[in-house]
Amino acid sequence: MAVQLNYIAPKGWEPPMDGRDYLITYLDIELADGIPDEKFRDAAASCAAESSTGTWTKVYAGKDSGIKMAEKMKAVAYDLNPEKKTFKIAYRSDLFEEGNMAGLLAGVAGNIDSMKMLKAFRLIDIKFPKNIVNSFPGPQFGIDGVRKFMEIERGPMLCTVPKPKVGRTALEQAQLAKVLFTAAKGEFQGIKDDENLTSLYFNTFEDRCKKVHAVQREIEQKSGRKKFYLCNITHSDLDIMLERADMIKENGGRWLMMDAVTTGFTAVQTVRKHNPGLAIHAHRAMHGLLDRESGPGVHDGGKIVDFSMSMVVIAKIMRLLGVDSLHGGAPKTKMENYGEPKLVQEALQEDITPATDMTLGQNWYGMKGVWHVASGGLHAGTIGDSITQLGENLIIQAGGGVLGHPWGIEAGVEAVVQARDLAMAKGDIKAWIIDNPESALAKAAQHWGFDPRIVY
Ligand code: CAP
Ligand code: MG
Repeated sequence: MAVQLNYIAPKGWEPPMDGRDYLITYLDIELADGIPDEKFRDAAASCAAESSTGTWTKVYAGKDSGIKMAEKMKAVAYDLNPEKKTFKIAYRSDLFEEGNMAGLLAGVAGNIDSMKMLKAFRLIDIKFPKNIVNSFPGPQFGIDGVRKFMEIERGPMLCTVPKPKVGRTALEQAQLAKVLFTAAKGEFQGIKDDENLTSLYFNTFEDRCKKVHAVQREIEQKSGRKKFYLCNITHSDLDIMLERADMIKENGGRWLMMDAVTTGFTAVQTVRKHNPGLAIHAHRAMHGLLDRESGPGVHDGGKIVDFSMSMVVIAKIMRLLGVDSLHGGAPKTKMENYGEPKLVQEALQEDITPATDMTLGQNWYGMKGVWHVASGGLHAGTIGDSITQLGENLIIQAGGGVLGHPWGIEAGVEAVVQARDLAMAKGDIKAWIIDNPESALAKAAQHWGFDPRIVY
C-alpha cells in the first residue's frame, strides 16, 4: 500500500481555529515555464510536503513506515492566492527541535527553493511560535542594555567605518579613532572595522584590537564619556573567532563585530553562547545573495523573478540568535532595500511586531530588542530621513559620509552631529542650512546634496 498525504488545508482554514501554536511561513512563487497556472495548488501542496513530512510520490505506508506520525506532523498550505501566487504554510510547533535554527531552516526554507517546478521563490516572512521563540537566547544586552553601558539615555548613536576600506595600519586606525571620539565636543560614539579588514600583515587583528581599545580607554578616562569599537572577529574558524572575542574583552572592549551571513547562523548562536559578555554587532555582507529580488512582486505588485528570503526573515532570525545590533537598511542609502527598513526595524525592536500586507507579525514574548544600524552611503544630508523613519534606537554608520567631507574628518563628524541634532529636534535641514551657511552641515549638503550617490 502506498499513500500520498493531503498537504492542503480545507478552504477557509486558519491556524488559530484549532487552538494550536503553529510556525507559519509566507511564500511567493512563480511556476516554471510550461507548468500551467492550474498547477499552483499542487505546487503549494508540494512545498508543504517537501518542507515537512512528504516527498514527490506515494511511498510505502505499512505498519512500520511512520506514515501515521507523518500524517499527524505534516504541514499544510493555506490562504492560497492563485493570482499573486502567494500562500502560507502552517507547521506544528513540535515539528522542530527547539533552539536549532540550522535544522529548522533546512526544513522550512530548504529543498523547496530548489525544485524544478518553480522559476522564482521568495520566503516573505516566518512567524515563529512561542516555544521556538523561547528556545533561543535573544540579545544579551539589547537596546536597553547597550544604552546602559554606553550611558546614553536617548537618541541614535553615531559611528564611522574607516575608508579606504583597507589601507590604514593599526596605528593609523587608532589615530583615526581618537579624532572621531574627540571631534564635535566628543559627541560621536563609535568606530567600526570594515568587512574586508580581518587580520592583514599591515593591520593584524591583535595589533588593531590593542591599539584602538587603548584609545577608547584613554578618551573615556579623559572625557568621562563612553565610546565603542566594533572590532571585527570574523573568521571561518569558530575557535579563532572566540579567541578574538576574548582579546576584545581583555582590552576593555564591550562590543564585537562579526559578519553574520558569511559566518552563518550557527556561528552567531555559538558566539552568543560563548563570547565573554560582549555585545554582538552583526554586519550583513553577502545578504544580497539571500534577499535580493528584482521583480515588481517584491512590493506585492506582480511577478517575482529570483530565489530569495526577505531581510525581515533574516532580521527575525538574528534577533532570536542573539545579536545586539544589525545592519537593517535605511531610507536613502546606496543599497537596495525595497522599502523594507521600517518592517525590519519593527521586527528587530517591537515586543509585538505588527502584521502588514507583506508580513506576518511576531510576538517576541519579552525578548530584548536589537539596535537597527543605518548604513551605506549615508551622509549628513540623508541621515535625518533615517532618524525620522526608523526612530531613536538607531546606529547611524557613515564612512565616506564622514571621511569625505571637503573640510576634513573633524568637519565630517561635526556635520553628522549637526544633522542628528536637527533631526532629533524635528528641524528642517534646508531651512537650517540657509540660516547657517558657514556650518559643516551646510558644506556637506552642498557637496553631497540630500540623496545617496548611486554611482560617481
Ligand atoms: C558603509 C559600509 C557598509 C555598508 C553595509 C561599506 O560605508 O562600510 O559595509 O553600508 O551596508 O563598506 O559600504 P559607507 P548595509 O558609509 O562609506 O557607505 O548596512 O546596507 O548592510
Ligand atoms: Mg563596509
